[in-house]
Amino acid sequence: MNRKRSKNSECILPDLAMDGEGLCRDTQHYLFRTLGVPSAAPQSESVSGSVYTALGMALRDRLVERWNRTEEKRLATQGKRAFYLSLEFLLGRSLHNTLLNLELEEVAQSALSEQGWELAELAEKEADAGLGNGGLGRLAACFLDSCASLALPVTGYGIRYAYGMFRQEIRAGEQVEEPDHWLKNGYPWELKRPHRVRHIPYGGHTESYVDTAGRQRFRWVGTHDVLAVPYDIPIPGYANGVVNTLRLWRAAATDVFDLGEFNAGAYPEAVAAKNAAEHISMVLYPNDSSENGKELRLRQQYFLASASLQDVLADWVDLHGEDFSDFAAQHVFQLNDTHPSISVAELMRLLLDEHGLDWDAAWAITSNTMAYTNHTLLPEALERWPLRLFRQLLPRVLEIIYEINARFLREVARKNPGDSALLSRVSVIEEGPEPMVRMANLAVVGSFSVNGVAALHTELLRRELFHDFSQLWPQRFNNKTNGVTPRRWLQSANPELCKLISSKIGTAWQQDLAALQDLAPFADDSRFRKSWGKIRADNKERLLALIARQTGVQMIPGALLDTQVKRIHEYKRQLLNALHVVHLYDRIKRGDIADFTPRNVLFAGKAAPGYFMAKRIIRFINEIARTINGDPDTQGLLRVVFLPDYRVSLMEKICTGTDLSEQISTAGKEASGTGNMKFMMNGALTIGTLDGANIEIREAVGAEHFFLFGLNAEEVAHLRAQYQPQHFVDADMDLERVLHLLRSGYFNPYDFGLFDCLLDAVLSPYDPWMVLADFSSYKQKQQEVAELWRDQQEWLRFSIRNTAASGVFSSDRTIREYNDEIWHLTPLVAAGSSLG
Ligand code: 26Q
Repeated sequence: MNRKRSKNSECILPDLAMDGEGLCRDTQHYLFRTLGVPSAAPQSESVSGSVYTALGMALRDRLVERWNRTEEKRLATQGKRAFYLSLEFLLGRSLHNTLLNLELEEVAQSALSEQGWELAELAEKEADAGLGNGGLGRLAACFLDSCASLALPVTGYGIRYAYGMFRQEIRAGEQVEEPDHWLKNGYPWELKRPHRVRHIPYGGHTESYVDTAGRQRFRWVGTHDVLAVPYDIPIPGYANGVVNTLRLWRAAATDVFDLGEFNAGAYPEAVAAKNAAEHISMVLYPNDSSENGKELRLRQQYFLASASLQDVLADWVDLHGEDFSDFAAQHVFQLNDTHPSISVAELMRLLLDEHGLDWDAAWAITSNTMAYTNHTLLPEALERWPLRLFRQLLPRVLEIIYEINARFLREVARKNPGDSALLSRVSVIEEGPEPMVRMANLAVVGSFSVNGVAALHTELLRRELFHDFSQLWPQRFNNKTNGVTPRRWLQSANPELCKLISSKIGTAWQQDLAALQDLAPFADDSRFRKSWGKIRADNKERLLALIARQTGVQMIPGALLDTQVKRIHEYKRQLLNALHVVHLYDRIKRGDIADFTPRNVLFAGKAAPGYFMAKRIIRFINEIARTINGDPDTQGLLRVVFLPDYRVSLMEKICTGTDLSEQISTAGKEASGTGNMKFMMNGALTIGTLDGANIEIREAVGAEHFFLFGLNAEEVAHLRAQYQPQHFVDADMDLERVLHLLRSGYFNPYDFGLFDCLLDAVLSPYDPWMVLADFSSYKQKQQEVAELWRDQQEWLRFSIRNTAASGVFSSDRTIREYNDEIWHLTPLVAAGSSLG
């Protein structure tokens, strides 16, 4: 009973022009006719905002053309599809990426400048789509770019938050959060699909009944439904004509939303109550480790899971009717951490209750289509939900979780008789005074694949966090070391460096980043080094100018730029870096500057609004920056700055001008890191611990080209039981002086005790991050960095070798591995060819 959709009428429109003239004509059309800008309007900020929007609309038309062709091709091939489910997609800006992937960059640049419009200026008009916190959200965006570039039929599903990651301001040295109203001026990169809304149930209760075939079934009734309205963002592949989809759901009230509860006289109140439904997609949770137990967050997770799965099932039923026998062979859902892992239970519910499958058939489908990626080892970041909340909000889903767990535990008990401790460790339900649902356990039980995001991380998942599960199902666990898209992070961010690269090794690296390896021999070519150094110095100069504009701090021209940018978290140890800066300052103050290498230290990153210590670290960095930059003794030697509002578009500028990349987390704590890869690609050297992907970065570039310091993960674990920070202070006079300076209130003369909490934290034997244990080794390694910087030729050799070895950190490599080992999708077009 195959019901094929009847076809639309053939499209008789001619293809859109892909030249500068056509693009300008369409831009004008949107500017003057659609946006209603009078053609005599003088140049202004608001007009160039409109020009950006008009250009975006003209480009979107071209994307839609390819989008439709991609969809036709996909429907004609009817192959397996993958769905990337994520609460976060940190897309950043789209203008430049679109031009690059459509190969319209140069065409647009020259045609627009003929009209008196500067592309670079227009690009600055675009607000970042900041629908993510950090690494995990940006990874999702890089992955979508790679999937489209590899022509893989992969659809992203997420939430269209009205407010993304907060805007960070710094006032009196402290972080202040401002709402990010990124949609304020419209967003030309999306298409609303109002005809594909879904109903998402919440609340109510469950009933059992016997169906006409005499089987016991369940109904979830008395629910308060919310509408999920999809907005599609086109995701173009690089130079291959493929355009995939990122579908983001917005919550809306149903037409009948609670109106019945009000009498006619309370109509305005009833309409106002619609708000409650729309709250679900109002704001991104700004925590990069879980914020446990918040009802709205659970609503968001279920909203995404249910809307997306219903959407996929509806497509299936359209084509195949209610026969699901081939569904699992045709679909795979990649879960971006546990955030969407309620999908395991929701897919069961939809198959059982809405499509009438029996348990075994539904479970076979679910457990053969779900794949889970873990992004953290920190126990406090593991998601757990109070059972009570689940029962109240999602009673039917909870029943299904109970049943999944009961069947799973029966199986474990059968294989491990008498081991009740094992049962309670692996159970999806955590017993206790406040019973909890453990989302990671649900994800592992319900998935055929569980992966970590760097070799060490996966190793630790197997050995520690998921030890029991990896004994039960060793084949389920696998590693997929992260990567970043070279389109955004090299080609678009660093065009001059790319030109230089291509002038030496051709352009093959644009299709396969591993080809950057061919650059390695040029490290020994002094003319090449000179060009390399010039481009990187120019990038740095532009970045320092931006820093001066944004903060008023004049960095030291040409000095080493030492950068740590990432979310502010104790495990990432911005504090270790800051203590080292204080040490450098102390050296200056005591006159130990005979061989001092001038240095600019750049920090940026957001703290979760409720994370007290992280916010105090920001304050600390700002206070040492104020003191150091204001002290005439540091002139020409040391500058420190905290650049506000770190975001994707800022990193595009930071990574091309940075000399030294700080990747200094406590070993065993950073799952992978991806900023480390962006810096490496652009020729920065890394100072780092043996953590996350740093280990693989060091292997790729060679130990001699990487500044390694600190304890390794094993040593950290071993030292923990007997950690005495004071021993490390006693053994290092420089460290003692630094801590003394802090305790004296030197950096907080008007606010005594302000930084005592930081001091107390690092001096505690229970400091989980063991900051002081690594101080001496960090300081020494920084001294080696400083010495190498003085040999610019050698530094440039190292820099070139870093870029040359960075090919393996392309997200194309990562996605190839996901596809070869987990997804098994057939590309829509062969590698190197183009669609349409
Ligand atoms: C969970 C529940 C409630 C509210 C918020 C959250 C939440 C949100 C975001 C928890 C965690 C995150 C983000 C985590 C993250 O970004 N992890 C990073 O993922 C990168 C990509 O794999 C890794 O490179 C980093 O090492 C890892 O820290």
